[in-house]
Amino acid sequence: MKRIGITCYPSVGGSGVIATELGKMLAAHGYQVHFITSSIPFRLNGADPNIFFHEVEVNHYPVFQYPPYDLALANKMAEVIDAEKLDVLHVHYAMPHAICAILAKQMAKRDIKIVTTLHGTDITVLGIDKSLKRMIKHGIEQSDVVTAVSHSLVKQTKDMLDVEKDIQVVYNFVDESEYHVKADRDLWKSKYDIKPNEKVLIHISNFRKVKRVEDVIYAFQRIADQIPSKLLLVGDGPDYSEIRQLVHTLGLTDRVLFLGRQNNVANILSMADLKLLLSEKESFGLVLLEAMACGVPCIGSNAGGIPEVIEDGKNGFITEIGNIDQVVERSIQLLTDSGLHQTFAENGLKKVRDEFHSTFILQQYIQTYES
Ligand code: U5P
Repeated sequence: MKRIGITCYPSVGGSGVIATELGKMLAAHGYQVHFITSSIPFRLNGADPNIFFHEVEVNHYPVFQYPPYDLALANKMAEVIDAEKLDVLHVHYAMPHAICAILAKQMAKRDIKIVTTLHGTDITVLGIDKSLKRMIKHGIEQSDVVTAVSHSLVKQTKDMLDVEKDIQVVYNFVDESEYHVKADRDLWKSKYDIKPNEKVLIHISNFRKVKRVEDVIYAFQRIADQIPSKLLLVGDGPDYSEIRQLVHTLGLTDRVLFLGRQNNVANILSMADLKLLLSEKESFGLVLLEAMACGVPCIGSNAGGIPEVIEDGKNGFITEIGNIDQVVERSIQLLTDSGLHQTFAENGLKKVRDEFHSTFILQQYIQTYES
């Protein structure tokens, strides 16, 4: 049996979700999985005899001006590699996790292979910082295998960091037992006081600038002028209060529902007719896949990996970043043409099944470990 260590950020976000779901699937396939993280990943609920959690504790000694999380993590990784006889350390994000893994590998007595998965932010945000560029490149080049969640991210990584290393694309996936078309749509709508004739639009994110949530609000204002509808906003983050204020200023308070951070997005998605993700940077957009798996067509911007998930005019629409006119026009087209809506929903379900099925993605990661 192979023993795999997994390091990710435990908080809400696509990379943590993927790392956790992958760990759960590996455990179900007989792998022994050791999460090495600062706290229990938020989707890691329920006991599993093949899953272990090792907490990285950072002590606040006065000799350190800043608490050394990265060093504490590397130390913990080295300890777990030896104590649990790990074969592979799979880290999510090159910076800082691959760097910590490299250091841990040097400290550990056991030989270990490092698999690094790039999820985006370390390349698209940190890669711009000259002081970090060299270190991110080192993390990538010293990993045994590197994967990225989209072709777009591979290209961006190669362009920005000038790395020669082969980077394999392994797409994101969803847990199909949770994300699927559900029959209780009307029940959920009534729970949220949404009338049966009202269309439901949804946006899910961490409310950061790059997500351009204000574009979603401006587009919704014009859509709601023409179609009885409600907008559900799921998630929390730095722009949350600003967006609340904008909704208030535009007089949309009774049509926009702020649901905050949610653990079970699948049930909420079951109410939706349309998902909007209008980001200016996005390496994959896991929320799109989640929506499509629940039979909800999506409109997304042409940022990063989004066009690898949404096929324009087939299972959704792609719009230019910041082009609200286009979003409004496409949304109204989709919400008023039930035939088109159904076709997009069906094509979306097919794409999730054919290209992003969890068993297929799991197989790709297992092949990586076995190699
Ligand atoms: N997410 C939640 N609850 C929230 C907000 C986001 O579970 O309140 C999840 C999404 O469902 C998705 C991930 O799995 O966080 C965000 O992924 P991404 O779109 O940032 O890649």
